[in-house]
Amino acid sequence: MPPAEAVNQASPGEPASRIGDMKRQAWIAAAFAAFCLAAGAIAADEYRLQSLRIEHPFARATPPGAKSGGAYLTIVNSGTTVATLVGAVSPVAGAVELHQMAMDGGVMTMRAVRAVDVPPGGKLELKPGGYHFMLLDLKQPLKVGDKLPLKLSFQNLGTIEVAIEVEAMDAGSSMTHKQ
Ligand SMILES: [Cu+2]
Repeated sequence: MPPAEAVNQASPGEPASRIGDMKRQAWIAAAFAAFCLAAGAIAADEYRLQSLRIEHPFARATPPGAKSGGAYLTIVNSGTTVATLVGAVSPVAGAVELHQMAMDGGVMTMRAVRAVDVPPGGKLELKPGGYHFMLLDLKQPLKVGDKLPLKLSFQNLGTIEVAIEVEAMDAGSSMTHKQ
């Protein structure tokens, strides 16, 4: 057996303080990497929270005087357990609610829901005409190009802040390209 402990020992003449410096530098690099992971930034509009990936957060611009607006994003769950979205907050809105739009007897209805599940290996798309965040009591109109902070909360997984980019009033509409 080779003397394994010799590998980790300072070579003769190596000042102990220099070893300490190297260890500290490695620690700082590791801490910085952890910070970057925690910050969650992958691409410009993509975020990570554990096994979740949050893609393309956007909102629709609001007309002057409007007190509410919709915000949308896609959550991809690559984990093995259900992830449950339980809410969100934003400094630009007095309140943020999770809403579901659906056709009910030929009438489009919208209702608040407490939580939405993202199945393991699946995804949840919040989009116009379906699930969405309702930004209520807006402090100012949402203008194209604005970036709004939105902090999402997931049961047992914690929170993540994403930047919502304001797009045109008909962004994401399935009706946009209809004749
Ligand atoms: Cu709504």
